[in-house]
Amino acid sequence: MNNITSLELNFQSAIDKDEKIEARDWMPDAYRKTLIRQISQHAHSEIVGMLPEGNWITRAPSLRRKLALLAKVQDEAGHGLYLYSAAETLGISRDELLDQLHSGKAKYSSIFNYPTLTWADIGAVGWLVDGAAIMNQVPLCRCSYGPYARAMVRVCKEESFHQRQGYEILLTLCNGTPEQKEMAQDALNRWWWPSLMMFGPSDGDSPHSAQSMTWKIKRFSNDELRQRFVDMTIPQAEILGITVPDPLLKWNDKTGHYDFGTINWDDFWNVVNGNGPCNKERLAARVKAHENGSWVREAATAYAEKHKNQVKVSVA
Ligand code: FAQ
Repeated sequence: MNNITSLELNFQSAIDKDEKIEARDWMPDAYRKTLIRQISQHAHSEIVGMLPEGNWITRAPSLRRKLALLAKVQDEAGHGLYLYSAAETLGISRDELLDQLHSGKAKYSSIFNYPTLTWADIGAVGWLVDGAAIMNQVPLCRCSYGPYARAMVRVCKEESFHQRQGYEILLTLCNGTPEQKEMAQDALNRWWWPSLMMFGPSDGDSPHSAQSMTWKIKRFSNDELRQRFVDMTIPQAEILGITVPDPLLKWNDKTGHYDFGTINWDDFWNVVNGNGPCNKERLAARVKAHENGSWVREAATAYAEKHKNQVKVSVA
């Protein structure tokens, strides 16, 4: 018992000194479980997040737009792979992680359960969804778990390219015809509140935040990051000349932040619990892609087996 306590004390003291915890270091079971939960949900989000944007690759309005979108969607696949690898360092297999996603047991970000109805939605996803992702993920580069923190460095660099490509799409539309500007406004109307929900429940209703902050997995609370996102985004909307769909949004001189209206948390939990506009479609697409890819996995395993036998023969 004493031994366990001293392990725990040393663990927390390493975290307090901002030392990184590595895969082979001792860690409490609950820390391991929390990381597997968060990193795998994050990985699933990246992979499911490819679907709403992939929907527009064949319909991008020019070759330049198509190339940028293709590159972005490929980046998201790469992020998913780094994150699955980071989760695997904690002792869970890729198959288990994918089973959890495909069986509906594991969560992924609520934001990817909304449809991308027009080309302006691709701009809004880049600007708002990647913008929110950066706000949440830059602090994760300083997360206490080394493999997660290191994966996030490259992810964040790529996300900032994504955010700019989205903003540039909207800037072009907003400087175009009245119909194009209206399309941009409509996209902002539909994506604004779901983007604010990405940061998770309010601090008082966030069961994991306090412990995750003590462990320095999270460096800022859900509400702190949401506020920073609002403060960063409103001046960008002003440059575009479009309006955030929130009549209560107002600059507050006293706090030095924007005040904003109340998030509809019933809507949020409805989507998180599987009843959003596209939950079923997204999951079905992932399961189908996994099943269609089984021949690739089988071929790769057979090739690896053959190669292993050849090496054995040549060593003998
Ligand atoms: N959606 O106690 P908390 C991206 C769940 S990547 C669904 O506050 P925590 C890139 C939460 O899991 C976007 N579920 O939890 C991209 C927990 O459920 P559980 C993903 C949510 O972990 C761009 C319960 O509610 N980013 O966008 C959501 O301390 C464009 C209680 O919540 C990450 O995953 C939600 N929005 O804080 C890709 C970043 N919020 O597990 C393609 C890493 C909360 O008890 C295209 N993750 N829940 O059943 C995090 O920073 C944290 O996990 C939070 C949640 C902040 C998401």
